[in-house]
Amino acid sequence: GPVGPGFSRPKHKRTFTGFGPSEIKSVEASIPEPLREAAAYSGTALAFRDRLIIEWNRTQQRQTFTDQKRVYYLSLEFLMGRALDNAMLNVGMKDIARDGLADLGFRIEDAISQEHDAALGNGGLGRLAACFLDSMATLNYPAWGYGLRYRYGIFKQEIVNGYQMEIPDYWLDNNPWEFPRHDITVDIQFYGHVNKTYDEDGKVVYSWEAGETVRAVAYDVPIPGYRTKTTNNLRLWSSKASSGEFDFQKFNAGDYESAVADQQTAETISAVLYPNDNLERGKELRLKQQYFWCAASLYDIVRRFKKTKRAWSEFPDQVAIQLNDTHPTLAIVELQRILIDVEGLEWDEAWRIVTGTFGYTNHTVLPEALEKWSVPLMQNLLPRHLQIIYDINLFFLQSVEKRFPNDRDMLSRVSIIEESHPKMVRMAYIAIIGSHKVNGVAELHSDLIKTTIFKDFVTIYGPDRFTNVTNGITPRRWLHQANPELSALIADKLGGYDFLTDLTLLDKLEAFVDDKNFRQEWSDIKAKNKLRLAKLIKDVTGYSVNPNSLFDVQVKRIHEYKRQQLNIFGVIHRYLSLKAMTPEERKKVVPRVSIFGGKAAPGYWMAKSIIYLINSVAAVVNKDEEIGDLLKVIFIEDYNVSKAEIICPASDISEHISTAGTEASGTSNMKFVLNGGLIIGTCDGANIEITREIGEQNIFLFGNLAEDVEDLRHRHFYGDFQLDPQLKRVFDAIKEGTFGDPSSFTSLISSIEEHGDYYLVSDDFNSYIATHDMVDKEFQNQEEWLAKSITSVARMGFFSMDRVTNEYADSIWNVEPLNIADED
Ligand code: 26Y
Repeated sequence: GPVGPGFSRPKHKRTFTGFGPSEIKSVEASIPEPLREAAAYSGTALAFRDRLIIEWNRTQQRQTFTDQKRVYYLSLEFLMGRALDNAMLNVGMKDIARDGLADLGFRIEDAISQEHDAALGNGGLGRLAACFLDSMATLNYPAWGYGLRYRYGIFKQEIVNGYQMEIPDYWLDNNPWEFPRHDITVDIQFYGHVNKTYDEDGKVVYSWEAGETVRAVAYDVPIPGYRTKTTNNLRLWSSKASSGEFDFQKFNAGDYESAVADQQTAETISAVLYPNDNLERGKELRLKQQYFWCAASLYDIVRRFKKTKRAWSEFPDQVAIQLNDTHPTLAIVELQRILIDVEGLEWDEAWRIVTGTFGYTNHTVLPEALEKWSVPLMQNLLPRHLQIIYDINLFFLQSVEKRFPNDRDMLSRVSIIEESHPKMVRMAYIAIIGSHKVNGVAELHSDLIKTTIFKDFVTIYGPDRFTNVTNGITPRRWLHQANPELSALIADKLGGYDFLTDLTLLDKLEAFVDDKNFRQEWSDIKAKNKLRLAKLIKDVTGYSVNPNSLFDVQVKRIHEYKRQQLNIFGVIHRYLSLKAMTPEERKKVVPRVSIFGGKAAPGYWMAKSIIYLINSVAAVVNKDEEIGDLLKVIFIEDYNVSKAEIICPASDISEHISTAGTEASGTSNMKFVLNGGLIIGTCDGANIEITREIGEQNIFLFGNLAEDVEDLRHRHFYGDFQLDPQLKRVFDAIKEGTFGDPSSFTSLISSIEEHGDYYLVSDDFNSYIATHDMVDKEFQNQEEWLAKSITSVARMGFFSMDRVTNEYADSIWNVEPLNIADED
């Protein structure tokens, strides 16, 4: 029978290693009814896992044998989602699995949906790391991911009476995708003190004596590439007590409780993902996580390098380490420490190696997200590292002083140590000074970091250290897997699935934009995807929505800068306008479903009240019979990767409406457009480049520009603020109690009315409302809308993660792919 899309017909019939239909059938009868789907999932997963293991071992052997330069992607977050569907598609045997499962009476979708999401991330940064892994494997780069194996991923969100509740996400039971490597462990030191001694030549040697030691155990996750045998490795570290099960000496001495307590303290390090996105809290356990993971990963990388017996000077020719934001910045300090304290290199030579190895990606300009650690905390936890940080700072400031004599302001501005009380270590500055390249994630963002937060460093190092690599997304998951029918339709027109590995081929779709049948199929697929989402909405909220309505979606972390409040105020405005209409007027209105989803950081009260307002508006609007289908408001609880795969293909329009200059890139904007949705957005992040690629007639842009934001804020601050009259009408309705007790919403309103409207909600409101009116108008012309949808998809090739990966490889990592596809 046919194998997966784009795969050549096998020479001989392939079967799974691991299970055959007959084997499952024989046990089937003994499985209780509710467990059957779970068994179908397990059986299928184990079969594909077996295949992956073979390719994975081969890939690792080949990479070791050829001994090329490798890339190490260090990220505290990997937001992977489900693995089975992805594995089936990448291996290319999903059709065979579907048939096999069907023979046994299962729908493949039911088996797939049994899997728990691997949700080891908060949002965009973590998902970008996951897209990197997919792309690096697909392009055959010898690349590893390094992260933490959290016992609890991002919390599960439940909505209770309109409020967000957080439920722990214990995800590790029956996870077939991880392989514990009890043979690969590293003991990690904390606390203690530094000894100064002298070697036989009289040279000063520092040695760090630990106060506490925790063991890192490796867990490996195979990362299959698409249409290639390359299967790379994601190594996640888990913490446990360094003395094994627990301290038997203590145990034997009768101190049972303390032996168990030590064990638990150690395990705490990798217990839980911090649920803050773009908000830094300075907790000691978080710093412990960062060092634990950096030190274990570096030990592993250095161990692998040392096996090659090369000179240290060759380290940067063999190893590229990419820092996903500043979270792994301690890796810079740790490598310097290993090289000088353990390996005995001179400072300057060690530092040349360090800076030649690291690259740093910045993901935010928001001041509250920039990591700073207090000096006393660092002194206590990592005394030797603090010394090295001071030395890095000293040498750096000396070099700055030499080039810019008598500029004391400059010295205090660029110092790694902020002279506050307590003093703080500015992690981004270490990351810049210790890397050979620093990049932003979209053009505007990369320009902004050069002209604002890192301006002085551009003066010091020149513009070449700073570069832009605009983000992308993997078309395997975000088109082929999430939207199989659209992928198949495109493949039909383009003569195969090559576009999944060369997304620029999509441009050939433009030739079909007037093809009647093609247009019909395109719009049928959108309709089916909307039905699929309507079903999800019914399942999770109980609300029925009319799938012929305009689906308007905003799904992302809840944050004031992303401005879900602007969206819900706009919805209220729409509701009030509908209520004021005559029945005749209402007949001309385009029915709309406003769909929200996203988690708020548990301690972020403003974000939580935005969720509560959305749900309060939903409760009133959705039961208003006068309004009926004309407006429905939906909050989909527990937005995650697997829900995104259903939501992205089903939008007519999606919202990317951050205050200009605040969203570094955004990546869901790309996912929605690639699936044939149009977007409404501000001139921010990658929206700008999406506009450049697809054409401004195909996107709804509104609002103030980044260059005007500072001035507007300044004017607000000095009392020049006028609440937009339409927004005032919205606030009045809230204050009258239209959506329940208004006291729940006072801080939301007063942040705008009284406290300077930092995110410019009022300034952009009029333009936002007017643009939505245009959306309504244009949606009524379905033929035009369809043309925009097709044309946009055809022009999205630039946003493939493969373009991104190749740019990093060429301009930052200097690594080559290792092609193993044709061997064996
Ligand atoms: C310091 C700590 C609390 C922290 C934790 C998570 C700080 C930041 C984050 C997460 C940041 C993040 O997800 N940033 C997003 O990165 C995406 C990928 O580059 C961008 O598309 C998106 O605009 C940006 O907000």
